[in-house]
Amino acid sequence: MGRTVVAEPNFLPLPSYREFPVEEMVQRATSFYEELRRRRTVREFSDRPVPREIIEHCLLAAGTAPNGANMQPWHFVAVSDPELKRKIRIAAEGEEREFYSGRAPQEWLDALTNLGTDEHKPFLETAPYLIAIFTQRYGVSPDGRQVKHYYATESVGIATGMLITAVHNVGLVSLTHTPSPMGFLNALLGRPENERPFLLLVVGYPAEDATVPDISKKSLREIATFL
Ligand code: IYR
Repeated sequence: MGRTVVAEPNFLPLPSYREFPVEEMVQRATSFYEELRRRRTVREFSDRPVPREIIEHCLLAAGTAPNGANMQPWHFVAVSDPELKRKIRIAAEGEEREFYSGRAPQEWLDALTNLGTDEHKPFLETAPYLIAIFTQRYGVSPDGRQVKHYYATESVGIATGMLITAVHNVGLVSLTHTPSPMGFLNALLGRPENERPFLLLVVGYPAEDATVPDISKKSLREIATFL
């Protein structure tokens, strides 16, 4: 039988690495934290358009994420078409209505009271972009064979975090929306069977009168341990 041919890995020097003096590192660590702590999840969006080029670069940033065996097991569908957004809203609100009126256990609904969410999702039509993020459970090679993906969920989670950060960095806001279940996204967006919806990221400018819940983040002592 044929021997397995293992491709030689090709290594390059690390040309893009930048080292900073320690004082500058401290300054950058602090200012990056200050920048990220300004990020808020927003549920009220303006209909002001966002240039496609900005979304494209945010997606390219997300696509730089570290991931299992560099399989890059993600696909992003950026929806700006009003008719498609309307269809997504109708389908999502259908699922949410069931979620809020019975499918969700009371404990879950109690956990959401501070956020003030309900089954109405007008932002799915108002916001200029809905980015549906799909996890490719396995890849498909050009000859149609299945290619195994590793740590696909973790990889897509990391890429999504980077996308949210990129969106914040350009001065837009986002909402991590998880209609449950969201299999309808495959049908509406024409995505294949190997892809599972991970999240719907709503992106745009905040509405002028947007408000956010009065909530806070845990302290460093609560979230971290140094040993
Ligand atoms: N998917 C629902 C419910 C919801 C769930 C969690 I966890 C949240 O942090 C917020 C909402 C919705 O989008 O309303």
